[in-house]
Amino acid sequence: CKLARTGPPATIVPIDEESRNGTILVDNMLIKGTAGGPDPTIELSLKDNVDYWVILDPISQMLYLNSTGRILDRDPPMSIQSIVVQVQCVNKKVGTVINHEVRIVVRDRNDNSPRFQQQRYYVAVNELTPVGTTIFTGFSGNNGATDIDDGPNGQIEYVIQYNPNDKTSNRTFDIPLTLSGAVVLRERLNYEEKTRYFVIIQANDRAQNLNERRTSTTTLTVDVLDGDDLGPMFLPCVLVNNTRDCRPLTYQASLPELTDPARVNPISVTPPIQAIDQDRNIQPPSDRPGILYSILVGTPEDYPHYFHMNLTTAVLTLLKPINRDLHQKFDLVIKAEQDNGHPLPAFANLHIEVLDENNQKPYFTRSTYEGFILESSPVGTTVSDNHNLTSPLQIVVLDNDVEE
Ligand SMILES: *[C@@H]1O[C@H](CO)[C@@H](O)[C@H](O)[C@H]1NC(C)=O
Ligand SMILES: *[C@@H]1O[C@H](CO)[C@@H](O)[C@H](O)[C@H]1NC(C)=O
Ligand SMILES: *[C@@H]1O[C@H](CO)[C@@H](O)[C@H](O)[C@H]1NC(C)=O
Ligand SMILES: *[C@@H]1O[C@H](CO)[C@@H](O)[C@H](O)[C@H]1NC(C)=O
Ligand SMILES: *[C@@H]1O[C@H](CO)[C@@H](O)[C@H](O)[C@H]1NC(C)=O
Ligand SMILES: *[C@@H]1O[C@H](CO)[C@@H](O)[C@H](O)[C@H]1NC(C)=O
Ligand SMILES: [Ca+2]
Ligand SMILES: [Ca+2]
Ligand SMILES: [Ca+2]
Repeated sequence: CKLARTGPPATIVPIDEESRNGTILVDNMLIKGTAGGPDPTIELSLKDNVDYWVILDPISQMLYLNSTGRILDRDPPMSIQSIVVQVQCVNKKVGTVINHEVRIVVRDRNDNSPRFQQQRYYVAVNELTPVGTTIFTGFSGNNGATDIDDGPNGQIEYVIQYNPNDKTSNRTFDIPLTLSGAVVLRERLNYEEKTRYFVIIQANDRAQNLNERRTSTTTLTVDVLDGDDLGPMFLPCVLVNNTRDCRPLTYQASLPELTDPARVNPISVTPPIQAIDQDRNIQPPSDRPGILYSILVGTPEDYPHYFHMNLTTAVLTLLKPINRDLHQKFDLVIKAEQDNGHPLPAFANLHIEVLDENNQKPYFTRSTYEGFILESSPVGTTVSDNHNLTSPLQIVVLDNDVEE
């Protein structure tokens, strides 16, 4: 019943998981003696054959795998990593018993793909986030993909894939450390251009043979949040072709001259003066800046004596009556800026027309006129302005309320 070989007492053999039924485990136990036949000297049997994974052919001393109707699975939940049985040898002449241990080591095969814990992942990023910032670490811990295989067969790498439906997603984001799966911003974001990305992320295991690597994919949705990168704009904004710039805008107002400010304030401006921040969706709304209005410059230069603009409401008020003899119109440049010190103000024109009031009497260009006519002239004859009767007498009246 002793072993006919040298070396360690236990017989250790490897076998791949999922091996077919009948796979030979040990082709000869090399135990001295003869089992079976007309004159057996020993008797062989299996002990500790838990779940009957092993079949013994005593005559050839061969061991087979018994996976009838089942799979030898090394991975969870079965997790069969080794099978240990005893081949018991009874010496038929002397009656002694020796147990020979057989240790079957089950080798892992890469038979499982990585599986993401969630179908979709989500993150929101401010558009002002600097390039190089890590924006997503949601795969850390076991929250990304897991693979129940052993060793490299169960290790995960993450790679961003090209998304034909979102062609810039693979160059806007990057996974520099494939084992961590942390997603890093690679190109600047711009909320005004694109508010959402769909990043396809593939997880693969690290099976040594590249052809045996298994993969699965998930989608990381990245929402871009509006940041305070733009200044205000005056409304209404008509865009210059193919740009984000508004056309120059002129607001109009008109006032009768010599009017008491109380009668015209607040001055009606068309369209009403209003500016908004071009960053329209800063969250939370309480973070959105207010807008401050002012008159920057203007002609005539003494406009500040006549007009005031409310800093917060843009309401325009007249300070004192305007004499049209001195000012027929005002051309002002108004400014809108954020109240949080952010630069990039907006400018617009404000044209104020001073309307005429009928406050002037017509007047004659001369205090007396002299006319000449022949005494015999018929009714209807034109009176002339000279003795020779060469040109008609003209009486000229002017009125300063009316130009020319
Ligand atoms: C499994 O293998 C054993 C040993 O070779 C054999 O006796 C048995 O018939 C096989 N079972 C099936 C279902 O093939
Ligand atoms: C093989 O395994 C099956 C399932 O456990 C069992 O029913 C059967 O008896 C085993 N066959 C042998 C020959 O041990
Ligand atoms: C994104 O994917 C396209 C198509 O596969 C590829 O040509 C391009 O190089 C990728 N960009 C980056 C930055 O990997
Ligand atoms: C803007 O585009 C319209 C239509 O495409 C065209 O008629 C117009 O001339 C363009 N204006 C400028 C300033 O390019
Ligand atoms: C501007 O208008 C607001 C609201 O009507 C008012 O409270 C504030 O006093 C005004 N500011 C000035 C400088 O007139
Ligand atoms: C009128 O005619 C006379 C003679 O022809 C001439 O000398 C004089 O200058 C004229 N006067 C006027 C106002 O045209
Ligand atoms: Ca695997
Ligand atoms: Ca496996
Ligand atoms: Ca802004």
